[in-house]
Amino acid sequence: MTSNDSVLATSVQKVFLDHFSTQPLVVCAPGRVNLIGEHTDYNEGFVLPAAVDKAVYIAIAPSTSSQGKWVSLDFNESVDIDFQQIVPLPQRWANYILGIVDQLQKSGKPIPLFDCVVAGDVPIGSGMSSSAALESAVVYALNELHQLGLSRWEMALLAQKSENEFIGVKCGIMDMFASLHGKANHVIRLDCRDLSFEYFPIQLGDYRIVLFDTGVKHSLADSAYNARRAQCEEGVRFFQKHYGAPTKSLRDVPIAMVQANRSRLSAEVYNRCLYVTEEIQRTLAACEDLKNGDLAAFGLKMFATHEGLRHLYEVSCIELDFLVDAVQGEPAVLGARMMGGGFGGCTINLVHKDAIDALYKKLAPAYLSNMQHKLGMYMVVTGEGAHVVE
Ligand code: GAF
Repeated sequence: MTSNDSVLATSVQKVFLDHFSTQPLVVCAPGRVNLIGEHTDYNEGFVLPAAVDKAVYIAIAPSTSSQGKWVSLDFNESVDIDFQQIVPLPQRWANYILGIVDQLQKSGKPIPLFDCVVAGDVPIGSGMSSSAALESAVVYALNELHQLGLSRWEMALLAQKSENEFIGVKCGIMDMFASLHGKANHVIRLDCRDLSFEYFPIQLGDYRIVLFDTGVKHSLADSAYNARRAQCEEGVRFFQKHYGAPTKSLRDVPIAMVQANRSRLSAEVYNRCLYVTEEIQRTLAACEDLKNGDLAAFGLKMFATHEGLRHLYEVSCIELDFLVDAVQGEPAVLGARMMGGGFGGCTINLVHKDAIDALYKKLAPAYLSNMQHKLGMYMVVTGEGAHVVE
């Protein structure tokens, strides 16, 4: 057990033993950051995420009674469950578990009732993918418990399907993939078309990944996410109709082709397509910057991504914009942008290590007086993907 694992792993294990008197399997799956490549995963583009040292922990064992009991330490709630009818529950956290059970059943791998205790330190609603971490922990744990023989990418696909179908968010593959494939000190360049990937060592020198947490999550986030996806699909249908079958996704559409069709697309669909095609190219170029150790060029691309998400993709919000605007021009900050689906959560920043405290002290009061929220901050260290905690 690593020191990061120890506290939460011990608490889920202890609570499990108190409730069920059986020794459980304990599994951990991390949250993620994404350096660049936002809203590109469901357009079959590229992303550059890393697993972080904040994770969800699950203690789990087959149930010995006619009902399973699932306990959440974070929500201080429990649900009694049987698998007679798999329908969404009032407790959202439990649906992330039930959705995995549902997908396993649908894929011909029904599993017996189980008891579990879950807890995590991935901040909820921060854009660090606490839900994907929970789904990844559950599928990884059930795969271990019942020797289902699923590979990590099969588990990621299953978790994505569960989120799409059971939770109803049409997310891409990035979050689960990162949670299941993370490697300490590395980012993952993932090709979301064929799921081929490459680990890049993170060499940030004197710079650190710092997340500033807006403390808000606007309620339209899930519906707006699905709407963006639908607008991208509308764009794909347009390009298929006019340019033929090889266009399977926006990945296949050159930026110039989008620009050439400005007058034939609605302003909304045009802007969404332009952002996505630009972001896919920007992500590839940013990976080259990282390989060449050119962090300054990488940082500028982060700012450019934010501009695109703000004005073309329209998934930012005043709180995120405030935080990105506030660090632009700070000599210690190489790059910043909103991270994840949008409408709240965190910005991701590349900040010189000696300037982090002073920057927080400068930003926090300005954020409080302008946005009326306390500013959160997380220093992120990359971590390992899902694993059994010994
Ligand atoms: C959310 C989704 F879950 C991801 O699949 C991805 O689309 C991301 O938003 C935006 O890049 O985290």
